[in-house]
Amino acid sequence: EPSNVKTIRDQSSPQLPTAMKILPDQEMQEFRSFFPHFVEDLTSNNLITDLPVMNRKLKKILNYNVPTGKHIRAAILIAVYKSIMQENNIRSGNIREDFILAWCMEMMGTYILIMDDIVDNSETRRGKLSWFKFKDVGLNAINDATIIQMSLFEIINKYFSEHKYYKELVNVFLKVNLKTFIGQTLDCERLDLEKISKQRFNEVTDNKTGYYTFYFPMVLAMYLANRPDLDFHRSGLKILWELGRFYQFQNDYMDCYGESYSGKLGTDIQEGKCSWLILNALERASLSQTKVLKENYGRWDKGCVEKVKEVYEELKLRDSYEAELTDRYTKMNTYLVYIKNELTRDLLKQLIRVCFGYQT
Ligand code: DMA
Ligand code: MG
Ligand code: MG
Ligand code: MG
Repeated sequence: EPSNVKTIRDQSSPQLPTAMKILPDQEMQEFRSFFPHFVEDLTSNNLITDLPVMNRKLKKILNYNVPTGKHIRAAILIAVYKSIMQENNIRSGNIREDFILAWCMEMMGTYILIMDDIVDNSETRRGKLSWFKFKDVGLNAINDATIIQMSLFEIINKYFSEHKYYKELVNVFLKVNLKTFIGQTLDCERLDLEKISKQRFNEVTDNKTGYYTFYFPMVLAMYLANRPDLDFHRSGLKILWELGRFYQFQNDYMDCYGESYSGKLGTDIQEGKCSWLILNALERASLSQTKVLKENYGRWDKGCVEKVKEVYEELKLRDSYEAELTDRYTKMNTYLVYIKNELTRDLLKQLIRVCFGYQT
């Protein structure tokens, strides 16, 4: 284990976010403690495979990779589902269908991140070694990720095949998968700095982050609660996309300045990503600063990375981050008045608030 992994692990735990005020702590706790049952179900009943050796392996992969993290998407799904059910005065049955679906969603997040760390060359994730960085895993992580990806459809079949919106539930998973990987492919394209633009940032972000962070849990909750009619179209969806961009804007900032918070070492500068930071830097850099960025961005050399960071400091990007954080927050709130449905409006309002508090 590299020593830097230890350092960030030591620092990270006390600062890990209480982000999910969207769900009361106790409910979040209930959701987390459901995980062992979920894994047991997957690995003990020949649901995925009848090979004991494979079941043991699957358990290990899932236990290492799935339960860490903020579970922001799960919390959204559970909270939205709950409020729809309460509004309709429906009591849910014995099986926590929302928990099961939420863990399926978290499984999807997990294999996306396993793959993401490979393509981004990221050594660490959530204060731990990235899965592919284990000597006995390596690029076999691709196989592991694919098993997680396909397993979740077995679970959906087992628990939701009688659901009125079964077909829609499956299709949401498929669609979000496709969009996310389209986003990932765009994200991994090496760009000349001239091609870095706000439009590009938005295109990449909407696909790689927008669908699976906000659209995904919202839409799943609606189908699960038999209320696909809720008004997430037009203004509602507009807010979901803005939230996705807001989330990625924060994530990009944290890649450079949030190591102790996020528990991972950034690689955006090294990998030449179309990050909010470089976008902002290029907008305001002088000719000589642009020259420095051109010569040093997108390289793994330590000195080059330092030079890029120096320009970021000269341009006071931390200050523009704070300013844009407030701007984006205010702008999203102004969209709320256009949403007719009260339930939808309240949910989105709560989400905006939570995302604003997240990472600050
Ligand atoms: C975020 O990309 C989007 C996905 C689909 C992982 P990223 O590489 O910036 O994420 P992270 O910073 O968590 O590695
Ligand atoms: Mg990454
Ligand atoms: Mg990435
Ligand atoms: Mg990132």
